[in-house]
Amino acid sequence: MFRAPFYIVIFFCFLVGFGGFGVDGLSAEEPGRDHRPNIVFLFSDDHAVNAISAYGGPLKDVAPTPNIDRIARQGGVFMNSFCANSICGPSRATILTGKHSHANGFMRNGNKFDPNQWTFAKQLQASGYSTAVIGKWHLSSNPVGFDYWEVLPGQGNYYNPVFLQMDGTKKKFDGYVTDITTEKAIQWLDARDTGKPFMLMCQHKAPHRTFSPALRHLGSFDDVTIPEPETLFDDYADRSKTLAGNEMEIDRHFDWAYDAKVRKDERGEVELPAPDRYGTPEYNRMSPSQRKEWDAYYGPLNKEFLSDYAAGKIKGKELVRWKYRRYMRNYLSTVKAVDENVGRVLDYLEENGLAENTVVIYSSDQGFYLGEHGWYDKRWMFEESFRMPFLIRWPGHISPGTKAVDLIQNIDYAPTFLEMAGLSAPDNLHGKSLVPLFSGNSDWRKSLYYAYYELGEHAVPQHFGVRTNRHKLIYFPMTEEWNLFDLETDPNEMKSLHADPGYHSKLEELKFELESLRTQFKAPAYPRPKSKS
Ligand code: SGN
Ligand code: CA
Repeated sequence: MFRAPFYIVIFFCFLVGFGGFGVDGLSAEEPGRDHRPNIVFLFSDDHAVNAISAYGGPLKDVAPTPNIDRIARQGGVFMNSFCANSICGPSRATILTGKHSHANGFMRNGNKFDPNQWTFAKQLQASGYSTAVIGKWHLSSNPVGFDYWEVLPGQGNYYNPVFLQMDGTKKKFDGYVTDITTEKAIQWLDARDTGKPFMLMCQHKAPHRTFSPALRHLGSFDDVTIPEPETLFDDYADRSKTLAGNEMEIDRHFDWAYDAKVRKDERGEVELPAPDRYGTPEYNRMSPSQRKEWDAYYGPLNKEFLSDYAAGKIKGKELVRWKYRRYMRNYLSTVKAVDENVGRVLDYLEENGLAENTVVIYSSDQGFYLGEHGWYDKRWMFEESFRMPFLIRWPGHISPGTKAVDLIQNIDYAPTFLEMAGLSAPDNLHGKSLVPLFSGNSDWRKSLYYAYYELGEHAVPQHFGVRTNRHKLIYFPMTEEWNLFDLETDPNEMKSLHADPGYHSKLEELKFELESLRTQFKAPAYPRPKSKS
């Protein structure tokens, strides 16, 4: 829970009481000028909390996030922040609508977001905010509710990316996508209507697959020892049998050229084990001088690796460890650019006198596996991909250095933004405004609902669940299995307790809780196993 100093709470009550944050948003002192806070939503793709130092996880000493940590230091970090459905498009649709996937209609990647439905961006725009979204969008239909948008088509690219323009054309820009997204965001801030408050969503592609770093960051982690997760060699015993069928292991499903950056044309006679499915699309996009820098870094390292591999010096678990290190060096390097660019935006706000009245949030569409359970990717309701970073700075409203432990979810962002802007949320949203938590209100939810609907990418089955502060129950309808975890005694979620007689009443309690949430949210019926449908 947030603890705001008493004088700040009084000051805030004064503002609210006297209309400073009134629905019309007009200040009493300066008639005609809208003093509602600006909102800057800095967002990335697949950034696990374990790769943010402020979360204090096992990689806290190597995560390159001084600027993201700055938001935590000057504001707060929600330690128990989660997504509703751990996949890109659905998370974004939930953020815009404040609703679970089944209610906003965007249940899986590849769906088309219905632009006619209510979004917080539309309501802010209608109430007088200037609104913009720049960067990754991934919702198929064009953005609505934004005065300005410039977005990556689909997943977008790391090098020399193309951006979709508001007039329907596509334009290519030279450079690295994280830098370019930020430049565009700052250009928009510079050119905005200064008479209005603004809401800017600056949404990065990184650190999403193919985990391709800015060329200036190649090698940044070569001298760093990256701790190995305890579960890197998980055998998937004692949990749903669907785990063993996954296709997201660093060992068996990490592509040599695409993910590990060892191109076919570098290998000579050396045969690497599968997989090697997707080629080198990012390398192919580079200019000759960019490729030269890339080759100067990866070339000698790959040569050494291939010679050691051919000599039988790297095999079995050591090969997995080699791939894990390569993966993490690349992933953390892409995070380094995200963090630098977060710093550029924070600096811009400070240099332009905007820091005091701007709420800054850093978040990412879901978590990600950094080798935990042997995985990359996300999707599962296990902690690493269920968790979602949420750091927020709002001077005068959130005490610096706050660590909140309330269970929050991306359904909560839309109502939060509305309350910050002095607006009432429609009553059919699933989320709740976080604003009362900033001043210490502890009347908060005790459980979260999760639903994953994808149809097979990375071989993760549909599953549904509930999480409380201490326990998690997951239902796998395709195999009709329940998994129950006690997160206090088993934080790595290695053994389901659903069949343990000592947990029988907990199992029943959580099944009831899950059903209550499903009724409350009017969730659709579970899918049926093929044999029974
Ligand atoms: C792509 C990736 C997958 C990833 C999904 C979803 N493959 O399909 O590894 O899980 O996106 O990611 S890739 O070959 O295109 O890189 S999401 O962030 O868009 O949900
Ligand atoms: Ca994502």
